[in-house]
Amino acid sequence: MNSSASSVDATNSVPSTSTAFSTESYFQSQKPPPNLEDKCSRIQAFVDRWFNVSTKRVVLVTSGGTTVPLESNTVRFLDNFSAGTRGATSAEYFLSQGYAVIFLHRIHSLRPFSRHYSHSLNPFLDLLSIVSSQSASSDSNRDQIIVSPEHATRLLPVLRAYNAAQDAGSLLQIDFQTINDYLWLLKRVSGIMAPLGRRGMFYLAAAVSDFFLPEDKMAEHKIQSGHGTLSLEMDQVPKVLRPLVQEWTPEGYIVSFKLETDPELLIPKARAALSRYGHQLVIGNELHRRKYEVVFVERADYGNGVSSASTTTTPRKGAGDSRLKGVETPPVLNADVASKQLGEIYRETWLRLDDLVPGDQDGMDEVEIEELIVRELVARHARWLEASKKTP
Ligand code: PAZ
Repeated sequence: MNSSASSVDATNSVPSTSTAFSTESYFQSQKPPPNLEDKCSRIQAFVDRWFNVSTKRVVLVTSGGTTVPLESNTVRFLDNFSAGTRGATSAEYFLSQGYAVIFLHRIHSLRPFSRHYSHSLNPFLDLLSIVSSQSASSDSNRDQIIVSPEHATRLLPVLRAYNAAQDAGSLLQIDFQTINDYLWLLKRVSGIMAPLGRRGMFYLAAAVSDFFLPEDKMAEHKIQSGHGTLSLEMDQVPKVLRPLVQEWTPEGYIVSFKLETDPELLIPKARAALSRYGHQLVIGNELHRRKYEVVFVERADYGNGVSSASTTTTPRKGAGDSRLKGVETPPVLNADVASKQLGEIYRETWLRLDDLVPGDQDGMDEVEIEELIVRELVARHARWLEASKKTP
């Protein structure tokens, strides 16, 4: 690497020029990750298998944050906030709704099923007990490990759902780390899923960096601190939603997420994204309220999966293996609000868990907003598929 061209300026004296990358120039100039082909073969085999089951719907769930390395031999990187809860939890609910799930996740972020006993939430060893029994034929102790009865009740449905997904082969987990890994994988997966047509859904919950350091501007070795302050100038990540919607997988049902910290920006920015990229739905969430409320923003025209039926639905209590059991006041799905921006009519639908206490750490008993999100999406996706049958 040519250090004078670096956008990482440890001497704080070299202003560097930034480039506006188009999607095309990005993929021409940034190398694919080394293990891309291996991952794509696994994704291809998974999609081929479910393609032949004509009733099966397939969802790509992206999850976790992307890193932006500052050095090729990476010691330091910038990261996007995300624990992977939204993606991992939603993946479980998609599986329970009969979907085949490609779970594209940041390495070491939360995963479906194992999230229930992550080291911070429910440390694995805390679930276990030792049972000692004296062997009749010898004096030796035969110690056995069992799941403690108080945990077994909670673990059982998780284990059953996990085994069902394993037996059916309906969950494929593929990891990424950097923004470059993520972009390459998203492009390739969407191409692989394109033949599924409207049976494919894209649930883009990963927190994706808007800025990156192109290869030719990245320091090769660890940036040294001897020169004082560090200035960074990063290039903009191309907006890949546009080619995703228009070229890579034009028939898929595409759901993007919008995270904001200023609640005032949430709806205008979600509408702007819909208008710019032309996909089906944006789910808006505010950082601190994201576990308790989200807003669905969509165009109110017929045929995008929006239906007046969705305006009156109240989630059922205690359905199936739902964790809504035992909740005094059911979560509410607010009435839609339709309004106009940029010359188009948009509909906003709020999903709220009004009755939960923020900060409740017990992830196994609480109602999870992802259950409501997924249930709504499954209904919209079904209408979207149905609408295509009516269109000649
Ligand atoms: O992973 P998590 O549950 O901690 O957070 C989920 C989320 C806020 C990253 C997700 O809901 C989201 O909004 N993703 C898109 C973020 C973005 O605007 O890039």
